[in-house]
Amino acid sequence: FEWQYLDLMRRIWAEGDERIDRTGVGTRAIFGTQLRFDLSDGRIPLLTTKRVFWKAAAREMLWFLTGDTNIRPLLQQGVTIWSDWPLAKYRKATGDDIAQGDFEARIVADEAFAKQWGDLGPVYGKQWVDWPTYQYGPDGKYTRGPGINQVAQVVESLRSNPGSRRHIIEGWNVAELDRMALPPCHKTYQFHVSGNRLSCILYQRSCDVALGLPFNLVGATILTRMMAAQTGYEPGELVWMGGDTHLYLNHAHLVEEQLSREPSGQPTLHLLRQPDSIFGYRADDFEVRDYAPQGVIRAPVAV
Ligand code: THF
Repeated sequence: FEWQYLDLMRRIWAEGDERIDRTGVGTRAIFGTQLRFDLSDGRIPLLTTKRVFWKAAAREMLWFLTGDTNIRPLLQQGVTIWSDWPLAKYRKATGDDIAQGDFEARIVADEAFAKQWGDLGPVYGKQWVDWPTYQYGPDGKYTRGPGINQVAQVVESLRSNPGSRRHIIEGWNVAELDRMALPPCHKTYQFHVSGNRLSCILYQRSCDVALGLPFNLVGATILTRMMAAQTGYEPGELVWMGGDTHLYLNHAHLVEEQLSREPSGQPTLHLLRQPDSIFGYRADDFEVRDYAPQGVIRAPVAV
């Protein structure tokens, strides 16, 4: 499976359209891409050509499911992948050129500081489990209605109406995009039942192939496995679809190094416990076996 990832990387680097992107770093991009992974027998698209910190991706996915949009619970677990955006905002607003580690330590130590500076706005978690609604009165005026838990609804619809073509979790809330630190990249998850197997399509509008995609594939696999376990299906396929699928120009060393390596082995993902609800999982419920990756390849994240 990993060759699909490496081939995509090679193709973008060789044929991608080069432009200066939003972050100013510059990318090479291909628009409209697809990867397919068979998730049966515990298989997980976890790269072996570099070490991927899959536990961080699991913690991120569980954090989405809590509905929390503050980076504090992530930092309390040592996950720093969302720090750059609040950090940039803090530096810009205060003029204080604080080091990332100091900023993160302060978010963990100081709850009021975290409240003020650690929130990403109504991003993934909020939309997934508490999508806002409006109740209109006869005069056309409206008040806030109860939030919609899309994740719980999909669990329910998979159980009661497996053949449905509407098992969708959507992050792209148009009305709230301007309040998000970053509009959702992995914006749509659609689930599908065929026989006794549950498959998932993830549509990602914008994809950082070197840093983000390895995490996003793990997150989507974990979500699909939890969904399958909670609804009584076997894991089917993960179909990943990319919009603007890009490599940052300052990731050249990573691309070159990774394309010189060959995949080594097939890791598997195991769910060790069956909670009563999809919201009951903990990071230590997940175990990866037979993972013998090659070395980490460091690269800067574009903010
Ligand atoms: N923005 C950009 N430019 N790239 C992304 O991958 C990305 N994400 C999320 C939101 N915006 C993004 C954040 N997810 C890493 C991994 C995932 C991220 C952000 C950063 C990262 O730096 N990974 C390193 C270090 C991992 C670690 O420290 O544990 C790596 O080597 O993999 C895509 O969802």
